[in-house]
Amino acid sequence: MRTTAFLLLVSAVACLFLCSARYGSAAPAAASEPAARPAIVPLGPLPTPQQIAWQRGELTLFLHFGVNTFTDREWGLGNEDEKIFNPTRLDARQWVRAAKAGGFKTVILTAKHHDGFCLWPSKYTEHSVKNSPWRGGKGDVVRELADACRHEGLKLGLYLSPWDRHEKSYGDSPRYNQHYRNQLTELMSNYGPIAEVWFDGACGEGPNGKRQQYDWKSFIEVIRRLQPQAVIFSDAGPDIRWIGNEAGIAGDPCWAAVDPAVVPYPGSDGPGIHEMLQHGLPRGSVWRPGESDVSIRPGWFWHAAENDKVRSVDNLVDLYFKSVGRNSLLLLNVPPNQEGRLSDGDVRRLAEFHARLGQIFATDLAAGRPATASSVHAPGEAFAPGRAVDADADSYWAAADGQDASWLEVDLGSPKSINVVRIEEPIALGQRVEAFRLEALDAGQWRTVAEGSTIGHKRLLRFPAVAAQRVRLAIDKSLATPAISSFGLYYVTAAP
Ligand code: FUL
Repeated sequence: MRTTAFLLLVSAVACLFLCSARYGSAAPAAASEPAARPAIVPLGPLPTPQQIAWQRGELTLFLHFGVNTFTDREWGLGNEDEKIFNPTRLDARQWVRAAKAGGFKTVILTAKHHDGFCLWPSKYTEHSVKNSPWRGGKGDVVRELADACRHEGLKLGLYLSPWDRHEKSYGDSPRYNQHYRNQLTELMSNYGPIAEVWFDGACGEGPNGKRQQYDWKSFIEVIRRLQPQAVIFSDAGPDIRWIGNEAGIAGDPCWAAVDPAVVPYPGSDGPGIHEMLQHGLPRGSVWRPGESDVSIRPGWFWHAAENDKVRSVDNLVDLYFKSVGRNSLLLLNVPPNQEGRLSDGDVRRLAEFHARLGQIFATDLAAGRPATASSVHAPGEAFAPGRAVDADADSYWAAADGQDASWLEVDLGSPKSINVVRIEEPIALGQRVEAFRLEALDAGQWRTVAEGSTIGHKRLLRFPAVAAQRVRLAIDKSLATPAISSFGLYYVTAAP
C-alpha cells in the first residue's frame, strides 16, 4: 500500500516535471513519445515557433529606399530613368549598425516599391540597379544588406511590391503573376535566410488599363518552398497581419487570433476589416498577430524637407507602449538618404530611443519578490506564483481550472513607487486574458490603479505613480485558465 502511494507520488512529480518542461512546445507528441501533455490545456489557435520568435523580436526597422529617394516622391510613376539611382556613399553596414544600436532585431528593405525599380539586378527586368551608375552597374543593395545583417547578427526581411507601375505585363494577370513569382524566386533563393516577406495589397491599374488579379496562393507557395522559416506579412497574413493603420498603433483590445474569412486576401475591402485588423478576435480561428508600421518621418521615403521632422524620443516611446505594449510588433521606417546612409539625426534618435527604453525597464521592482496567488494550477513549484517573477521567460504561474476570477500578488518588501506595469502571457498556450486590473494595497484597501483588456505576448500600461508594498494583478475575465509568464513593475521619474 505504502509502495503504491510512493509510486503514485513519484509519477505525479514526474508528470509535473514533464508537463512544465514541455510547455514551450504545443505541438502534439510524436506517437513514440510518452504522452506528456502541456500543463494547462492549450487554447487554440496557437502560434508557430516562427510567430513566437517574430513577436519576441519586438522591433523591426523598415528601410524605404529606391528611385523615390532621388525624385522626392512617395510613389514613383514607373518611368524613372535608372540613371537617377546613384547613392554616393551607400553603406548597408551603417543601416544595420544603427538598427542594432536602436534595439532592432530585423530589418526589412523595399527590394521593389510600386515604381518597379529593383534594388537587385533581377534577370527579369532592365529597370534595376544594373542600369544605374551606382557601383558601375554592378551593385546589389539586397546583397550588401544581406551581408551586413549576417555580420551584425540581425535578420533580413524583404518587401516586394506586387503593384508594379513599370512592368509592361502588369494587368495581364497570368503573365505578370509569373513575372512576380520569378522575382520572388530570385529573392528567396539568392540571399540566404529571409525572416519576413512583406506584401502590401496595393493594386493599381496596369499600363494597358487592366486590373491585375494577383495569384496570392502561388506567391505564398514560392515562399513556403524556398524559405519555410519566413513569416509572411500582409493585411490578410497568412502569418502576420497588418494592424490596420500606418500610425504604429495597435488596437485595445488586441487579440492575436482573427477570422480569416473577414480579410480573405491582401487588399480586400469587405465589412468589418478595420475592426478585425485593429483588434483581432477573442475566439478567432487562426493565429495572426498584428504588426504596427509607421515612419520616423512624415513620409516613407527620404525627403530633404523632412530632415527636421524626425519623431521625438517621447513619441517613439509612446508608440512602443501602444504597439509592442499591446501585443503587437513595431515596424519603424527609417529611410536611407541620397548618399545611401541613414541621416545622422535619425541614427541618433534610434540610439536615444533604445537608451530610454533601457532606463524605463532597468529596474523591475517585482523581480524575484515573494509572490502569492488566489489559486495555483497544481501543487509544487511548476506553476507557482513565483514563476511569473522569475527570470525565465518560459515559466509561468497558472491559476486552478474553473476559477471565474484570479489574482497574482507580489510583495515588494517595503512601499515602492510604481507607474509602469509589464504583463506577459505564455502565448505558446494561446491567448486568454480578456480583462484585468492592477491593484495596490492602500491603507488596508485594494485600490485599482490601472486596468486593461488583453495581454498576449506583452502588455504595458502607464499610470499615475502610487506607492505600495503589495500589488496585485487581478484577472477579471479570461477565455480559459489564466497563465502569466511575466509580471514586472517599474518606476520612471520622467514621464515614460
Ligand atoms: C503602402 C505603400 O503604398 C506605401 O508607399 C508604403 O510602402 C507603405 C509601408 O505601404 O502600402
